[in-house]
Amino acid sequence: MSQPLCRAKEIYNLPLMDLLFRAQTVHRANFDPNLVQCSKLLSIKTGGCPEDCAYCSQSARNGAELSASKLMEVQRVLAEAKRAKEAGATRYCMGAAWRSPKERDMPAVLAMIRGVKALGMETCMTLGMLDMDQALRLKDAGLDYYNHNIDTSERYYSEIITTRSFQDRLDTLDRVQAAGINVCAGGIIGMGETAEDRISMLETLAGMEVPPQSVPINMLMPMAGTPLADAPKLDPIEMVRTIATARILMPKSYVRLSAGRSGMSDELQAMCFFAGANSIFVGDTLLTAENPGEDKDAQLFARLGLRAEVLTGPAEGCAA
Ligand code: SAM
Ligand code: DTB
Ligand code: SF4
Repeated sequence: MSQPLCRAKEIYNLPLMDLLFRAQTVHRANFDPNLVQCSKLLSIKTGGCPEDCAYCSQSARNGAELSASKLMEVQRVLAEAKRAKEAGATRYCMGAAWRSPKERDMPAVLAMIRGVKALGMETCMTLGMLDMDQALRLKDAGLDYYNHNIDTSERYYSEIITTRSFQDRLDTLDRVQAAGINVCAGGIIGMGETAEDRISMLETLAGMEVPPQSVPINMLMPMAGTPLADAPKLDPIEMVRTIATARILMPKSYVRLSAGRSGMSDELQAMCFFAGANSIFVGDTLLTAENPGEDKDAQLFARLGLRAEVLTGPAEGCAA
């Protein structure tokens, strides 16, 4: 586009039609606007997490009624991944409710990565904070993406999480990048933050030396028993603005319309795709929360004329 790139705040606050037009123009210059990348999530270790993230059903410090599970067996994970591949997912994302991985769990985690790669899918993991050695071992096993969200602005972070800092998050992201793994990093909106916080979060992501290849934008799913269980519902147009601004600031990244789709109409999701979202989680569960199932998404895609992206080459490297 010939317009000069203005500051994130000016972009975010454009009249909605101008914002959407601009985002869609950037989107079309970089992607096929009718293609959507589909990822499938699996919680490989659920609940009992020592961190105190106010939104999360898996924190042992929150009152959510969720029993803690042990790390899943490798063969079960691979059987689930195979099913997801058959249902059309190209990336398999495995999440564990840990502050950081323990040494005793590393062999199983590495075996999961190797096994999912062998199925011909892209691999993604989200295991909490990593040290450099762990990041290198994940890379060596073939990990394509590491998900580690900054969640909100630096200013608002301590209102949501006190057991680690915003800087801890950035440090892990640096290590993931230094190990040569693609970064998946985004955040959650609807946690009582201001528009300034949403803008600041996007500025932090876009200002990284290499912006994340994948940017999940989650709408808070209020989970019973958590401090945010009764958070007031955010105006959904703020979701559209957040996605459009992410698209303009990070033109080559996949922007994922992430948690919260089960509470959204087809029309709202269509607006999010028009704003530049080009990735979703498929399947009827996320980690612990609900997601529209296969049938609903098949109907949505048919209604909108969208197609699921397929992997063309080997699952090696960056798909972005
Ligand atoms: N324990 C790891 C960590 O925190 O990095 C990985 C799992 S954690 C559940 C992954 C991300 O899911 C969080 O960073 C957050 O952005 C998102 N998330 C968790 N609970 C959510 C909720 N109730 N609504 C929306 N997004 C949520
Ligand atoms: C991300 O940004 N969203 C996903 C994934 N990365 C790990 C997780 C969403 C979790 C929603 C709440 C739940 O399922 O408990
Ligand atoms: Fe633990 Fe991750 Fe949930 Fe925070 S978001 S409580 S680190 S599982």
